[in-house]
Amino acid sequence: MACSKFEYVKAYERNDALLPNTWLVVRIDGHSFHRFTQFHKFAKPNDDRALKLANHCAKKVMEEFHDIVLAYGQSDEFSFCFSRYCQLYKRRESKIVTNVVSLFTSNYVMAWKEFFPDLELQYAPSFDGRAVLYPTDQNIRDYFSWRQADCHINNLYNTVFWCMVLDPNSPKTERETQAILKDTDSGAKNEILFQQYGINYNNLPELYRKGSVLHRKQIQSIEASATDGSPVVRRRKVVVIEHCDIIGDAFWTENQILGGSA
Ligand code: DGT
Ligand code: MG
Ligand code: MG
Repeated sequence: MACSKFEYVKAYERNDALLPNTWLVVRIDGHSFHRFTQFHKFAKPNDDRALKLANHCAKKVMEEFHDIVLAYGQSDEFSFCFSRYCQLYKRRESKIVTNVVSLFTSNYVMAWKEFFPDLELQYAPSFDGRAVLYPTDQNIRDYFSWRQADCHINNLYNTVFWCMVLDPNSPKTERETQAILKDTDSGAKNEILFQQYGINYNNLPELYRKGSVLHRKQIQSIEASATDGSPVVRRRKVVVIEHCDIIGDAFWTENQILGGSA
């Protein structure tokens, strides 16, 4: 086919193929969710409906993109880890990132009513997205440890913070509370929660304390064969949502997340 004289503009496009044989993390994060969560009156510090909606969207993303071996979500963010052998879109960064971020966002809007049946979506949410490459298995484990440690630190802080601000007996301003908590370590925060509010931090839901971990698990079922109805064993992989520790070794040895084939 003859080229038009305009076709030269294609040469201005940038080759953004990502390095081969490296773990690829796409992290998406809600745009101005400080405002979005206030506007939609999310429960503080954790809104179950919102966290479950985000998990639903992440599951949809994993069901579409089979190269994703693990996803981790907390607050308004989700990280998706693609296999180091992934060849999706010839590893072109913008194709991968924009598809993940837009699929997540469209599902967020589509499923809003299911998770917030009593609250109309007030305006269109958006998410940013970035890709980061990690060369070693240790790097990718440290990446997820970093995000889960962040979840823990923020959740502990936010739990105490909102207990103090919303305390019906002696409410404090946000500024006062920030000043009180500024120099406290995690032990002191646990102590305030327990002594003043009767809350044992370790008894709070794992959804809040650990975030959400999505990965693929093989399940086995016995079904009738189409030919003669005799029982046959079927195995398939499904995306599961857990709220477990991913900093220690147990999760990784049990699930062989990083052991994909070349
Ligand atoms: P950005 O990401 O630079 O566009 O700005 P933000 O405002 O999204 O900031 P970010 O991502 O650092 O912080 C997330 C905000 O979302 C933070 O203000 C806390 C809020 N948020 C996330 N999950 C919940 C929730 O379950 N309940 C409530 N009340 N707020 C939440
Ligand atoms: Mg954000
Ligand atoms: Mg965030």
